[in-house]
Amino acid sequence: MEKIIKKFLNEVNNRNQNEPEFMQAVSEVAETVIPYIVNNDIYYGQNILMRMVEPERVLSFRVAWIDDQEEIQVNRGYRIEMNSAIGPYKGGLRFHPSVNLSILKFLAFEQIFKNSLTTLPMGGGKGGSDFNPKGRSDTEVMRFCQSFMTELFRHIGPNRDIPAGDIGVGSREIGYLFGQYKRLKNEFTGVLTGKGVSWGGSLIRPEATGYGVVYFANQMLKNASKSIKNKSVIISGSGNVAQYAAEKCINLGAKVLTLSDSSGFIFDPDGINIEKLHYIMELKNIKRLRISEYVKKFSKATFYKNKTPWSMKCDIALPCATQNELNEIDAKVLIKNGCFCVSEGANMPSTNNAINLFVKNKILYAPGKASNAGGVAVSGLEMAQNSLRYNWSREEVDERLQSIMKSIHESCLEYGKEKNYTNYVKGANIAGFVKVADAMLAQGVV
Ligand code: NDP
Ligand code: 2IT
Repeated sequence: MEKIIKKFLNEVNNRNQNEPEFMQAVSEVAETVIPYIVNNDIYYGQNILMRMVEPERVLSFRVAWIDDQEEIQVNRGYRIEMNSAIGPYKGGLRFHPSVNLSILKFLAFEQIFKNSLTTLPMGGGKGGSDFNPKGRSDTEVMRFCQSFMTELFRHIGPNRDIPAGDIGVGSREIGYLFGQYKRLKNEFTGVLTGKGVSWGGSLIRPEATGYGVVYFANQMLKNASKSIKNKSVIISGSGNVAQYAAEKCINLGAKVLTLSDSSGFIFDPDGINIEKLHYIMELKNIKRLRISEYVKKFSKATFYKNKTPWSMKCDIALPCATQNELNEIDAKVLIKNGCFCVSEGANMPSTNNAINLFVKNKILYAPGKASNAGGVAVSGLEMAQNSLRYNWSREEVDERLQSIMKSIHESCLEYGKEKNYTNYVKGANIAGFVKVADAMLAQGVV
């Protein structure tokens, strides 16, 4: 088996050189899915995983725009249309200076499995740009978004490819992107998700990813006869996903000790309560300042510059910032300190060595493609509401979100059961794979 996996990965690597993040995501899937394929006649011999790792289409384009000093700026825009076997391409847009082909291909690849797990009919895609919104004025962000959409609009559509937000793309950016799409196409359609509620957005979409991460953690805990109440939680990030993961933890009676950004993390020994969280939301979403400001207002808290929070003692860890933010050494420290549950809000935040340690030590570990699927799931519900030309209530959307997270957990149990342990990595990968593979086989070699 080792040999078959190695041969496959070598072949993928030859075709995708200098794409470490993409190879990392493919390796994690190959390790669990190839043994399953080899033992199942319907998939064996169909070159099905090789077809899945090859994007259906990769778009790369120039985004030229004029900044406030009237200088001409050039960025690169991308859209990876990875797989449309079970529905139109669906996935977020990331605006961050680190964005490159490897990162977007890993995200688009993960999205295939995640979207399949949601039970909704969505294919996999991802896009974005190396544009850095930090420090840019609102009008600069608007001009950038307009220029970006002026190319992207010809490739997307409500039945073709439906982008949404991700790092650096929140409600402000979705607004500017939607406005330009509507103007260019002269039509009001649900071509993006994460829209404002008064113009086609869904209630609970801003909260969905963070809430979903905690709903999933809850499912894992319940299955192990544990509960989140009174547990200590450390969270990384302080953006959209981290904020609402923190909110849900607090509301369920857990104690949230940390949040972070790319400059370091804050530790509050008293716990971050709802009032303190609202202060952080204002700090990050409106004033667009750094997390270190927190300790100026709450003096018992400490700011650890250029550090990640994994050295702090906790019961539950929720990595909600970015890829590869939690390595093998961090995993060792977490386990040593008694952490027994890790539910990923970010995409691929744990390195493969960290994941192997979690699994070996029987930690309740949920990979992002399962635990952060709540965001894209409510995006799918936003698309459904747009098609119906109707809006569901907060309660109705939240109920559907909870039931989707429960069903993802059940799929993981179905395919990930091992002796005395549920391997959620294996469960999520195989369950996500089966639905897409069956659709691809039914649709022939295309
Ligand atoms: P935001 O842009 O709202 O927040 C990102 C947060 O992560 C910020 O606190 C940011 O800090 C921090 N961060 C970003 N890059 C780095 C880095 N290189 N090193 C350290 N910290 C970093 O993004 P989201 O909250 O939407 O996304 C967070 C993660 O969740 C991403 O992995 C994303 O792919 C994933 N995700 C998002 C979904 C969504 O619906 N939004 C759905 C599913 C997954 P700073 O401000 O300093 O950059
Ligand atoms: O990684 C993700 O799932 C997202 N950024 C959300 C994608 C979406 O289409 O809502």
